[in-house]
Amino acid sequence: MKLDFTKHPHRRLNLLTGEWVQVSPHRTKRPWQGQEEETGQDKKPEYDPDCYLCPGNDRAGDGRNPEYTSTFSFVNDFSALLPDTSNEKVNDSDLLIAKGERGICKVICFSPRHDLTLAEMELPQIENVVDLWVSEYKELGQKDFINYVQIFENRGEVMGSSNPHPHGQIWAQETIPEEPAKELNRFKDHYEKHGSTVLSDYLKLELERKERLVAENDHFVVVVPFWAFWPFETLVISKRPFARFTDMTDEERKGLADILKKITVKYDNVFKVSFPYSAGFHPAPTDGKDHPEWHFHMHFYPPLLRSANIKKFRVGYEMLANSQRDVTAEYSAEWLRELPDVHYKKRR
Ligand code: H2U
Ligand code: ZN
Repeated sequence: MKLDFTKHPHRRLNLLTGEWVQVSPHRTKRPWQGQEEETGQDKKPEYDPDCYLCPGNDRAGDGRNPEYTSTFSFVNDFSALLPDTSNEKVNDSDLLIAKGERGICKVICFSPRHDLTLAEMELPQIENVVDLWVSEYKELGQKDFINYVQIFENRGEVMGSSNPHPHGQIWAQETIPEEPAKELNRFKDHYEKHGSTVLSDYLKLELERKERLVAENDHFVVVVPFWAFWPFETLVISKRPFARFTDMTDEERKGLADILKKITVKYDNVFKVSFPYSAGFHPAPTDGKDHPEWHFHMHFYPPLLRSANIKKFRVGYEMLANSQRDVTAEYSAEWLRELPDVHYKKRR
């Protein structure tokens, strides 16, 4: 029997990690309908005197925020990683193996406005956020004990975000952490075999096939990757195969801001709610090596499933055996692609 992606249970290979995802398209016989519920979202104030990220406010830690008018970054008051700590390696009987880990954690406020999100910010403001990411990546990455700079955003209460004020985080550390480390291996393998980055080859295919395309501009493309696990997972890929934040031209920085606006607006339009997600960049490690195999990209991992308040739980089979999804990547891509590029709050 010929394998039909729309009917037969199958496994797809994640090119970036080497892991497989189980796809069970037959479980959603009928078109999968997202209810468009206008969940009672309370309107937030532009400034919240109790918010620890608003300009001029006291933080939960010792500091007080300046009256910032654009973006603002500070060292996380409750940093999970610390710069001045042991980096000793422990090997007790070849069984208890550990290593001290040094690092720096920062918090980045995207805007002084408490009530905005990336999706609702104007392009020039998002460009400021991109510029800040670039300078943080550069500054942190230059430190000799920092070999990876992980920039990310947890958006929404369901993702465990502690505050609605638009913000993201950076964890920069000594070791290349697990997810980018898996990618590094796969990227190297492909580059050695083909002399090109795996993402440039993959991107070429996706631009030809178009069935998993979600959005595009001159410098970036958004797809639901063939191997997506989360129902609305997307991958943002740079068209030019550069490796680092600091490799971006001015035009590419603007392109990144534009594509971020496009995808976050589409996300909010899915269920007409501020769409929760964890998202983050995978630039090359800052370990002083060249990394011609690396291709700059970004992952969006939204937890929502069928409606604004039904979340996918990674439990049972998925915890014990394998990642699994029901609707195909192609189905989700079509859904996202067809959504308007104008935020639902700005329509009508
Ligand atoms: P979320 O991205 O999960 O919302 O986390 C926000 C971070 O802000 C969290 O890591 C930090 C927390 O430690 N924080 C401060 O650094 N100072 C504060 O005053 C409150 C929160
Ligand atoms: Zn605030």
